[in-house]
Amino acid sequence: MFKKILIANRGEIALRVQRACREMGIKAVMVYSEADRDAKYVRLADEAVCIGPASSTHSYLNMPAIISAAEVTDAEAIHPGYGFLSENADFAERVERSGFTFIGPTPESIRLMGDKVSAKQAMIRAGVPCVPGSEGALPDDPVVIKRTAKAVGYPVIIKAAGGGGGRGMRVVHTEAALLHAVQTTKAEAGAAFGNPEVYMEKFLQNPRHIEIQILADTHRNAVYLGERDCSMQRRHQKVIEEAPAPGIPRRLIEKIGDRCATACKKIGYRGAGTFEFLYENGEFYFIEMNTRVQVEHPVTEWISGVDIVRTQIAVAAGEKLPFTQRQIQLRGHAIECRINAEDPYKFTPSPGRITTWHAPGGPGVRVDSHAYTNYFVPPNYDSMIGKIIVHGDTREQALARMRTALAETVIEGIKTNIPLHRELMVDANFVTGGTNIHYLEEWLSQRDR
Ligand code: MV4
Repeated sequence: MFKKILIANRGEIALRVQRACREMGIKAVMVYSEADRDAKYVRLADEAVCIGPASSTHSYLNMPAIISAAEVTDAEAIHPGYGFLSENADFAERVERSGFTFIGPTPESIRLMGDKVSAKQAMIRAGVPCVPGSEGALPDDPVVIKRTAKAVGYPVIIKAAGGGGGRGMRVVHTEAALLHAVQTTKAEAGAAFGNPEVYMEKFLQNPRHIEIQILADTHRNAVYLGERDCSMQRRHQKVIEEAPAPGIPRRLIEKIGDRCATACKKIGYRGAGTFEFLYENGEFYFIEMNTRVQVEHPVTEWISGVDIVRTQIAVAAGEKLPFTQRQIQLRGHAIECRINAEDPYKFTPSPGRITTWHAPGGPGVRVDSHAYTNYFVPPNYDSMIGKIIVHGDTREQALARMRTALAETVIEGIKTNIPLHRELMVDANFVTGGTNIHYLEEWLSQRDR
């Protein structure tokens, strides 16, 4: 096992990885920007190295600075967390070329999944069901483009191969609008991602966002840890996640989960990964794969009893998965609320000093956050300052525990979205479960105030 790991991230996930290291007897090196210098999780690390100014470009995205920090501290491996360089194949490659282990999949896997056209082709070949659409990238020939759309059936969606997570997409309802939409999406994709390639899919009108968590080792073992429902989102930012997904038959989850695990073995995937699906009318359609640990991993940890971050580290060190698929038993229900430093009505960021931080507790409550009383939320990064995760034997118990946890939480000095979560936890449709990806935005547009 590694003796020392460098954590190339900040905030709650940096603390989460640090906790896994401590539990495993591994020394943790934290890199930090000038804006994060005084944070407790930085002070708490075995070693800490400043890698640049507040701006992410010059710190958490600064590859030479991060690799130099690993060199001077004699770290053996680098954990990228989520965001920043976590899905950057060039970074993974430079880490490995410099003699360190990248705690994640191979650069080839990251590259394969980073290009949404090659990802989809790999999944079709591996037997994962995908949204019907163009086979590969769209050609330039307008006749072929029109024929493809007609065969798929309107409405269609044009997506950039280099996009993902909601960037570089355009919905087309008629043939009259088709060619212009393709041209515009291509131009934008070329400018934004340096890759003008686009592909076409049938546009699903009211799907849910369901994702499958997988873990794979370097010994051809792969398991799925069930699903997460991440439909509660605003502008492609998830707000609430839960597991299991309400109302989806277990046999369907088992079937799709098995396909995902099998696909991992076929492509030689290692580490943690997430298969994103749209779910509509009882069918799953693959859209993208994330090759990192995700913000919402705790809900899966809680229903499965598996420590995902610990397992990421273990398989990166070459260990075998310590469980088989049959040993994975999902139990109860977990819900996560993302706590953001933002106005709960206007969603404008609200950085600044937290004058009171009182975290909730009690049975079935977990708080993943690097914040505390007197912590200064820097204005330079994502507004997420932590997550409240609850578990219960049933969804009803989990909901009750989340309501209690949110009622206990006191955060003063900055605005947070806690009031939004308190409202959503008593919303009749959310309480029923199974709302689609448009629900939150529709709910917000009708909310008074
Ligand atoms: C779609 C879709 C409908 N049909 N693809 C948005 C994020 C990116 N991961 C894929 N996205 C979508 N792809 C087809 N064929 C609707 C979305 C979508 C969405 C997906 C998941 C969660 C929230 C979303 C919000 C708007 C649109």
